[in-house]
Amino acid sequence: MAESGLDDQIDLRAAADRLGVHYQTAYRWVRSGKLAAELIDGSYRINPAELDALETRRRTPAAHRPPSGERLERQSRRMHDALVDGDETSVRRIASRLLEEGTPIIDLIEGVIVPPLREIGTAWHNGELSIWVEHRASAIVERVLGEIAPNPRGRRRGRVVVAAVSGDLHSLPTTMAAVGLRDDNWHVDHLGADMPPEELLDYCASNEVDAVVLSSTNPETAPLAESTATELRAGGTAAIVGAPGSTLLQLQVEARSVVAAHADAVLAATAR
Ligand code: B12
Repeated sequence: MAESGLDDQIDLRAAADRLGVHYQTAYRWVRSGKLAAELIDGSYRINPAELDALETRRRTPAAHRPPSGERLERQSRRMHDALVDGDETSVRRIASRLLEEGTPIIDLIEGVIVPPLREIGTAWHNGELSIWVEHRASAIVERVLGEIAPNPRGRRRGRVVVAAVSGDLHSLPTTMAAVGLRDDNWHVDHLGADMPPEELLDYCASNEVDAVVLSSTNPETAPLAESTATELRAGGTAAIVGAPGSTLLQLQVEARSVVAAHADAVLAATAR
């Protein structure tokens, strides 16, 4: 462990916050030796220099070699079976192991979690799986995503609202979008599914929001999502709309560019 006085050391919760991971993840890292810590009077104490060293290792691609596409595919098969069986322990284990191995969170979602959800949706649609299998799987995914959602670090890019409009009950894509945006260091107000457009407009009028991200999964409400985005833009709030099959990487890129374009437009208008 790097040299430091005991006074400089921080506890595990503060270390987890600084690393932007869940407390349990930091705990597992300490237990596995990935993060050096001293056990003092029954609690772990961590030298901040160890956090910097771990951060550097995590950010250096060659150093942690994230799992290959093949491994993700195999884990996605296991994830499918665990979700269909309602085996939440295995779902958590697969997700946390892959994250520990350095899998980016959006690759975990899109490479390992989304394919089983699509397969479950198709099987349900074809009458091969009961609706309760889908409901149980969706609830497990919501809980696990809530737990692995990263904490943005340092200065945020800005504040983004994530929702789906009235009549679209698919909350999971909004949760995935919220996780993807937090991963890209946005402050996220996650309003979930079935959000009345007029309430969304009110929310933006009374809060300092940089952009609204609308997830859109139900084809019947897709026109409402588009018209809501148009109204938001007319009211001066940047807005983007996703669709089934659009990716979280696309979302990260679009969110950055729509906010930058909006800021440029505001600057140009005030300069006039
Ligand atoms: C779970 C589920 C439900 C659950 C939702 C639970 C929940 N908490 O979310 C419930 C039971 C409520 C449900 C209901 C219905 N569902 Co449903 N559902 C699904 C299922 C299995 C998964 C949905 C999901 O989470 N998708 C997320 C991932 C898997 O896919 P994705 O959409 O590509 O997501 C990415 C993007 O959205 C992106 N993203 C998110 N936000 C944004 C924003 C931006 C800007 C960008 C760029 C990207 C982005 O992030 C995601 C990850 O990459 C899908 C199967 C499927 N193929 O998706 C069916 C599915 C979407 N449902 C379907 C249907 C038909 C329905 C119902 C109409 C069924 C019915 N007869 O009642 C109702 C509609 C309810 C309503 N009013 O909205 C169909 C839609 C078919 C279609 N295109 O017409 C599907 C495809 C199932 C099927 N094969 O038939 N459903």
